Amino acid sequence: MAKKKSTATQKTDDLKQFEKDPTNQVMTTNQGLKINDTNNSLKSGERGSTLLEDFLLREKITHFDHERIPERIVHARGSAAHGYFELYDSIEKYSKAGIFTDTKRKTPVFARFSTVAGSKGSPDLARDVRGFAVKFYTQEGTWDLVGNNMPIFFIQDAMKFPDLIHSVKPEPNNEIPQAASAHDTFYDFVSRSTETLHNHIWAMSDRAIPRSLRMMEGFGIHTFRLINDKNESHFVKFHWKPTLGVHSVTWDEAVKINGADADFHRRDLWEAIEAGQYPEWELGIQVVPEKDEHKFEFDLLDPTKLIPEELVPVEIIGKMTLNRNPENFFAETEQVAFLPGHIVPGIDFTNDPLLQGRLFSYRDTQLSRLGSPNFHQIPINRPIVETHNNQRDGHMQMEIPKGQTAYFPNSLSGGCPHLAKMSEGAFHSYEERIDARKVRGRSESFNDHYSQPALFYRSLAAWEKQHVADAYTFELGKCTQKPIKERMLYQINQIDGDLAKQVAKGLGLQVPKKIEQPVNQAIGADDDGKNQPPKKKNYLEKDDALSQDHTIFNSIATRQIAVLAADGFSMSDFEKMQKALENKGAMIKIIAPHGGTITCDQDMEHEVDAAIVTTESVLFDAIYVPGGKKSIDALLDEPKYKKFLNEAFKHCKAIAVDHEGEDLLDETFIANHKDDKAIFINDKPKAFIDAIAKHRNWDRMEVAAKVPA
Ligand code: HDE
Repeated sequence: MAKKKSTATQKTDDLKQFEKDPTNQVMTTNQGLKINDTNNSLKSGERGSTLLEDFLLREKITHFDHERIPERIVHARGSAAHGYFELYDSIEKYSKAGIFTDTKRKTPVFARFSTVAGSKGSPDLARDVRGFAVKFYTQEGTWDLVGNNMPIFFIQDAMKFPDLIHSVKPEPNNEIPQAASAHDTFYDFVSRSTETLHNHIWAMSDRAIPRSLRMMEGFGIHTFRLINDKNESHFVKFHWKPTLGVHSVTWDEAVKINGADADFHRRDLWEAIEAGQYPEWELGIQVVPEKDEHKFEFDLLDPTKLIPEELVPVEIIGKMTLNRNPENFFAETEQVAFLPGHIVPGIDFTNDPLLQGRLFSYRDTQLSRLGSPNFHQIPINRPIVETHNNQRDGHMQMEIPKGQTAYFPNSLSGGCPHLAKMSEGAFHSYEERIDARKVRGRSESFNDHYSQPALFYRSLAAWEKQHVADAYTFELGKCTQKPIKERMLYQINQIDGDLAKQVAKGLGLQVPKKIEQPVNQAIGADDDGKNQPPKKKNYLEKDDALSQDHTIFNSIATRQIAVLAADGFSMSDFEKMQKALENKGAMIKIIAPHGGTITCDQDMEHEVDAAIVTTESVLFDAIYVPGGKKSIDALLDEPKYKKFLNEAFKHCKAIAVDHEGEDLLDETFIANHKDDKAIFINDKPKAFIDAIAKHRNWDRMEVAAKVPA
C-alpha cells in the first residue's frame, strides 16, 4: 500500500506538544483526580438537595458556564486549514524577506476564510465578501496577509469602518436580518457614500457567492511595499489565484443551499482536504516602482481602487497548498489572531489610510476577544521562532520568564535580551520622506468613485452582467424605503445607464435624473454642497482578469456528481461513467429512494450515499442517471427526482442520462430542451466531463429562468 504523504510542517509539529489525546485514558478532574461518576451530583439522600460541597459538579458547571468567548466583531463565521507556502523563484530584486528569496523553504501557513457580516453560526452562502487571511510562520517571525476575496474595499478611511459595519449588520432595534446586506440601513449608507460603489458592485457579482472557498481568489487589497537589501522600495499588491479557477453558484442556489446545508463551504473545504484533494493558490504580485507612484489615473493609496492587470500584469511567484484540517475548531480556527501589523523584514506598509487604521484595530480587538495581551502565546498564534523581550505578566501568562531583570538597558542580565543589528536581520521601518500639514481630510486624488465600478461592469460577460442586475434588483427589492431605492438607482445610473434601467424596471421605479440629498458624505460637514463625485473616466475599456468568464476551466477534481439510481440500475452504464469521472478526481454520490444499499442489474450491492429525502440538487455540480427499467420506474415514482433534475437544469448544470434514464428526463422541463449543449443522452463520458469542467452552461440562462423550480 502506498505510504500516506506526511502533512506535517514545523508549525503542526509545534502544535503537537499541546495536543491531548483521550484514547485509553481515564477521566480526571482538572487537578488529575480520577472520576468514577460524571452523571450524578452529590446530594443529601437520593431525592435530597444538592450539596455545595460538590466540587466535581462545580468544576464541570463552572467551566461550561465560561466556555464561550466573544465572536469576532466582523468575519465571525470562518473555516481554516493548515498548509505550506513554496516560492518558485527568488524575488530578491524587490524584497529581502526570507520567504521571498529562499526557494528551498516550505513555510508553514494557517489560512482562515470567512464571511463578514453574519454571526458565527450563520449560513455559508450569504451574499457577502469573503475574508482570506493567511498566517505565514516564517523563520524571521510571523507574517499575516489578512485579505479578502475582492481586490478593493468599501471605504477609503478607517474612520468610517464602524459606520459601514453598523449599516450592514442586523438593524439594532430588532436584530434583523442575519447575514444579509439586503436591508434599508445598508443601502441608506451605500447610497450616500459613493466610495462604497466599487466594492459594492463586486458584492453584487457572482464573487459574493463562491461555489467553494477553494475556488475564489484572494487579495491583500492595500498597496504594500517590498523592500530589498539595498533598502529600495517597490509598491506591491498581493494576489492569490486558485488553481481550480474562480467559480460561483447562482443566487437561487445560494438561498437553497443555506437551507439544505448551512455548512456547505466549511464541509467542502474539510472534505477536500480529508480526501487528499489539497486546495492550492498561486501567489502573485503586481509591482510598481516608486517612481511610478503617480503615473496612474487613480491613487495607489486608495483601497477602493485596483490596479488593472492590463496595466500591471501579475507575476506569479509561489504556491500555497492546504493539506491538513485543524485538530480542534476552537483551539485553532477560533483562537487564531490575525494582525495586518505582523510583518517581516522585506515587507512594509504604505500610508493607505484604511491600512493605517487596521494596524490599530486588530490588536485592540484581540484584547477583548481573546481576553489578554498574552494571546500570542496561544498555540496557534505562537511563532515558530523563539521570542524574548521584557513584556511581562498579564492574564493567562503561560511562559516562565527567567532572571532578575525585565527592562532594557540592563547590566544585571548581561544586557539580555540584547538588540539585533541590522546585519542580523533586525526590522527597520522604511524611511519614507514626510513633509506635510496635519489635516483631518481626504486627498482629492481619492475622489473618483465611478470609473472603476464602470470598468468592472464593462469587463463582465453577458451572463455575469445579468447576475449583477438580478442581485441589485433582489437587494433593493428587500428595502422598504422608496427614497433609498431611488438614491441607489441614481448611483447605479452613474455606473451604467442600461444596468440602472434594468434594475428600475424590476423595482417598478424610474431612474431619477437628479437627487436632492448629498451623495458623497466622505467629507466634513462644512464641505456639504460640493460633494458630488466627478464624472467617470474611461482609461481602460476592459480588464479580462475581472471576469470569471476568463478563469480556468480545465478540471473536474472534487466536483460533486449525483447519480440518481434505485434497485435494478444498469451496472454497465454506471461503471463506465463512474470510472471516467473518478479518474478525473470527481466525487460520485449515489442518491437512492432510501438509505442503506441498492442492488444493480448484476446483483451487486452498492452503498447509498444519501436517501433522496436527505439531500438536494443544489449540493451537486452535475447529475448522471444510468439506465435500467426497474430503477427508472422507481425514480419516476418519487416526485423529488424530477425536482432534482429541474433544479439542476435551472442552475445551468451538466446532466447526462443513459438508456431508460431518458424516460425520467422526459418527465421534466428538460424534455423540450434535449439539444442543450450540456445535456447528454447516451453520449460519451468525455463530453459530460468537458461540460462539468466548464462549470455551467450559461447559454441556457434565458430558458433556465422559465423553470418553475
Ligand atoms: Fe478587517 N477586521 N477591518 N478587513 N478583517 C477584523 O479583527 C478592520 C478590512 C479582514 O479570519 C477584526 O480579528 C478595520 C479590510 C479579515 O480572523 C477587526 C477595517 C480587509 C478578517 C477588523 C477593516 C479586512 C478581519 C475582527 C477598516 C481586507 C478576519 C476580528 C480599516 C484587506 C480575520 C479580528 C480572521 C477581521 C477591523 C477592513 C480583512 C475588528 C478597522 C480592508 C480577513 O479588527
